[in-house]
Amino acid sequence: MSRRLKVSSAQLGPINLADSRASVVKRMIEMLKEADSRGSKFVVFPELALTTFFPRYWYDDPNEVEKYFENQMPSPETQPLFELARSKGIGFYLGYAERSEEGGKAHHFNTSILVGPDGRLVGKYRKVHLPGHDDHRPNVPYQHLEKKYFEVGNLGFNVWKMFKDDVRIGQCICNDRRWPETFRVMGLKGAEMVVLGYNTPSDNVYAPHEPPYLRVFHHMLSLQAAAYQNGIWVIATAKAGKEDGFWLHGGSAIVAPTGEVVAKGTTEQDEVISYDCDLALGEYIRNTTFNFAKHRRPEHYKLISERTGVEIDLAN
Ligand code: CDT
Repeated sequence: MSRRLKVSSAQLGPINLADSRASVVKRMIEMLKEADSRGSKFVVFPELALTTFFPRYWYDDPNEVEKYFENQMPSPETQPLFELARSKGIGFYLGYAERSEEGGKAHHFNTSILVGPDGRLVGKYRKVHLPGHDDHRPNVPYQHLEKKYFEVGNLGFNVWKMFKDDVRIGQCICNDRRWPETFRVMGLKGAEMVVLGYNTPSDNVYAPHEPPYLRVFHHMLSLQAAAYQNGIWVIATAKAGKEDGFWLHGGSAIVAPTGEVVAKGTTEQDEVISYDCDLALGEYIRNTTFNFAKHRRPEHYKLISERTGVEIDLAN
């Protein structure tokens, strides 16, 4: 019997500062029901799905930002989502801001989890590639303070087996998708599918000349290249639209291991897209062009894990 997994990407439209977590969870529940009515067994929600994209705001008082973080998951507000998913036998990916106590100290991460169809936590990921800055820049149209509010993730890139067919699923978050290293590590661990959520501003605050269409193009380019170069399914889910006037692009997508887009969101609102993924589709890519065991030459890649920034290093 062929191994297939019907997945849905559940894009969220804007979440404004005034919106409660309970109201957001209600929207997610509606989308989970829609995914269920289509026969999906796996639903991918966005990055930092429960609140507005708060890293755009500077807070002088560090205690003020704590309100965006979750101390436990499921939290009282997300419990109904976990219960509904379990009752329907649906697994899901959820991004949220995590506050954890470790070694007697509070730690803050941009986190995502995979929850199995039985409601149990399968795996946790903490975002590695944190974009933006940690200093106060009051003169830009909006800030991007992930480097201030989160620590670099300490769990690495992992792959878990899920569902009755032991589908090998990896996860990452937003900016991670722009880095080929993210996917290659999971590809080397045998991933068949990588899922991720994102909040991507439509304007590039560091390069204001860059038009919004290029932002979406680079997003799609990253997903499609990662899917093809590792022979994996990639499911990416946006939080989109104008949050209190700050524009995040949509473009939630399901990309086949061939690099082809098989489903794509068309709105910047709550929207479910679905696809029945044939897990054998990537095998020919992983066995031929990207047969890692046969063709990779790690002795020539050392610099990738040793050097962070560019050092002009010419051969002549
Ligand atoms: N959330 C997130 O990682 N967003 C980034 C935008 C960074 S622009 C400073 C992204 O790569 O989409």
